[in-house]
Amino acid sequence: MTVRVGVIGAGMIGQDHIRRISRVLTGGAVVAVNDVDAARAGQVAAGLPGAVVHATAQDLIGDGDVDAVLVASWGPAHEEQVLAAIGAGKPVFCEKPLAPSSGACLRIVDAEVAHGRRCVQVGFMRRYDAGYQAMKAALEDGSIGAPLLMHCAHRNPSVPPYGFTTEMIISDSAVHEIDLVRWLFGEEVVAARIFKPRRSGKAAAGLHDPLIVQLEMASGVLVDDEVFVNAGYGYDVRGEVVCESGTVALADVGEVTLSASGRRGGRVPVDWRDRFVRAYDAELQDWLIAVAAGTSTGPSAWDGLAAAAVTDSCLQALRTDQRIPVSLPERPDFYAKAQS
Ligand code: NAD
Ligand code: ISE
Repeated sequence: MTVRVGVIGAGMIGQDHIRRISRVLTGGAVVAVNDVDAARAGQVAAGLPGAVVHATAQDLIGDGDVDAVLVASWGPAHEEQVLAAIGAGKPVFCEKPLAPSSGACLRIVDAEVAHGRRCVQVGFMRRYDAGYQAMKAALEDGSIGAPLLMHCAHRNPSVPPYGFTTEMIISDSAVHEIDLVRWLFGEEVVAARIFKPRRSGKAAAGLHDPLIVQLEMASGVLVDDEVFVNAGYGYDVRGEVVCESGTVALADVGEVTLSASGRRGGRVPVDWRDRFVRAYDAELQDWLIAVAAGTSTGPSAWDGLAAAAVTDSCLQALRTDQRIPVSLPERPDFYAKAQS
């Protein structure tokens, strides 16, 4: 079966996902595109044989030729679009964050539970990264003992000079580590604090970059996450877990190490598309297979809600400089089998 996909939001990641569905993965075809920028939607659809452009997201979701919906619009639009897809009974892959607040995510969870079966997968692609998967396996085999703490770094070369706020360093960027540590350690984040180091002179006016996000896990594992969105030199994601009898760290992702002229070094990825290309491929292939089989796997709407609850606490911690506990409703039994 070829899953006929409708894509809402044809910006950077929307176009990248369209490319992989059309040219890299198997079992899917992009048959419809919508974007509030109609010219962009038209340009993108022109490169896809047979694809149609819909004037509204609602029209695309209602199109009988669309089997499944991929939401890659801006975060604030996700709630309405995901709810419409659930209402139409169509599987939906939604880019992170599922929605900007835990309240909005809860409405999605409630709608999915009322619908009676899982149909939402959230784009937390780091769970599909080979490095993080090997790290999880190393933690689970028990040979290095119980985890005590984790150091993370999340560095982007730059962000646009306008429109990227200090809050987005948390809700748009750190949300990846927030989901990752829940998955990696198999437990919830219970409290958050934010530290504000000296501000980079390269950050746009009003942007406090970098930040340190500190997350307390239920077991007491403490995570520090340096999030620096104007690091300049490339896209650099690091992680090291310190355990009772050893440590496990992500390896360098460069393909080769070059030694010459008395120096040795490798390549730093250009951006998230480059660093996580295989993880994005794997998450969307997984989604297409699940949709074709009439099932749903991968990060769930519950995971989207849990990450948003931590984000809410981080944002409050940013405003108050306090340690803020995370408040999460009880997980519906519906999601008991939804861990992947
Ligand atoms: P972008 O600005 O490049 O693209 C967003 C597109 O959505 C634009 O073309 C815009 O016109 C369109 N759009 C906005 N509101 C819309 C609406 N209501 N209906 C239809 N189209 C709408 O942004 P991007 O970088 O592609 O990010 C899009 C989403 O993907 C965001 O949620 C972002 O957080 C997420 N993202 C995830 C990753 C990842 O690593 N998983 C990486 C980048 C972006
Ligand atoms: C972007 O939206 C992403 O999700 C990238 O993975 C992340 O590294 C970047 O900081 C975000 O802006």
